[in-house]
Amino acid sequence: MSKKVALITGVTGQDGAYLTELLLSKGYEVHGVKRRSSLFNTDRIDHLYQDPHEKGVTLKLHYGDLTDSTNLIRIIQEVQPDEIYNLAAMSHVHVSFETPEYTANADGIGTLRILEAVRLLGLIKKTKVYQASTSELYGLVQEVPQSERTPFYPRSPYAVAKLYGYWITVNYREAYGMYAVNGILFNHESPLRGETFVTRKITRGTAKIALGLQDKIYLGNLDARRDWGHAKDYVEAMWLILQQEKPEDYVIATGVTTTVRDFVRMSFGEVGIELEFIGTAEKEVAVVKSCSNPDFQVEIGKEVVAVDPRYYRPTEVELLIGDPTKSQTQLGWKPKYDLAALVKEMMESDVNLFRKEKLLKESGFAIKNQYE
Ligand code: NDP
Ligand code: GDR
Repeated sequence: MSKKVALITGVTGQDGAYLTELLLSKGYEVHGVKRRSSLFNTDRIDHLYQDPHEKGVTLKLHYGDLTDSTNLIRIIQEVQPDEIYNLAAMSHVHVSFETPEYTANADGIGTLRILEAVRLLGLIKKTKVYQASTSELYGLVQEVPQSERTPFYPRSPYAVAKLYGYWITVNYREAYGMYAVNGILFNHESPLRGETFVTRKITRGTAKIALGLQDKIYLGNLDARRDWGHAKDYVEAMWLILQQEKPEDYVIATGVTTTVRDFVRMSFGEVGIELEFIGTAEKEVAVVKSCSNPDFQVEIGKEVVAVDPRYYRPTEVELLIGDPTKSQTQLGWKPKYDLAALVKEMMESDVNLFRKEKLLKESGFAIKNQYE
């Protein structure tokens, strides 16, 4: 039997990297769409690199962009994929308030461009399309837990763009009999998570504070609650969603919700630091209550977390908690990680990363600054 061929947009992102690894391990030929950037930007998939000059290469990258339909048509025509995973997106909710038009173009119309390319190229019966939909669609709480039947009420330009992506996917399925489906994925994180999403910002900041490389983490809304899972588990679900007989949409979630504040507590707990939160709203801070790990000596009473309203969103999504019943019963999907295991893995990875940075600093090399 010939190899299955998959095309992944957003291959350089967190999910793109884990999905590429998964599909290669299943014997797929994988094609990824990568944007041109002034630096390589392939860090997350460098360990999967195959020299394109060799024979039998099973991972190939193509330059492309979701805002360029001619480019997408050409790539899809060339690759003739059995499965397309549309993961590319301007995926940062807060940034979408700054770049609403671009976000609508890439995340909303970008989805249409993929679907329409498949239709134009006569691939409707051959190519299955997975659309990276999101729990952000639920937005303002209508009911909890949120399931496939919960009404949507998007609260950001990102979520509104993704709402279009969701419905145009449903429409192509119903109008043309295409295998086009939505995975409504709740937040999923990993050591590969982008540095400005809250979990990674916290684990990086905690590691740096523990190693004496940073004083404080500034955060926004500490009361927001999210249903956090591990990206590795979630890409498995994406694959399963495309292997079903009938094309259907699925919620992928753990069913457990946690505040940002508790995520902070758990992260500091991993390096033996107990925190005390004092004050409310904009005045809230966290100070070190005790420090039990001799490797990480942080002064008792030191203020290590503070709220900065700069990180508040004009409209916020306060509570997300998913109902994974359908995916568990129909797909047989079950996450291997719980939140404690996720936080542990992220903290271990960031402590290792910043131990290296510390060595560089101590050897006289400047360490990078991060803007966010
Ligand atoms: P990332 O931000 O890590 O990755 C996004 C990817 O999309 C990157 O490869 C990025 O390229 C690429 N990209 C952005 N804009 C374009 C464009 N115009 N054309 C081509 N490629 C583009 O996101 P995740 O991996 O976390 O998420 C994957 C998808 O799943 C996204 O669509 C996201 O909205 C959605 N999602 C994510 C969830 C999560 O919790 N992680 C939950 C639910 C949905 P570059 O590297 O060049 O920036
Ligand atoms: P989210 O993720 O908006 O849920 O979107 P993010 O980690 O950015 O925010 C989660 C919650 O934390 C609050 N928060 C902060 N967020 C950031 N980024 N920085 C802060 O300093 C901070 N302080 C508090 C936020 O207000 C929010 O309530 C992610 C993305 O991956 C989307 O692409 C995806 O669709 C959804 O998850 C599901």
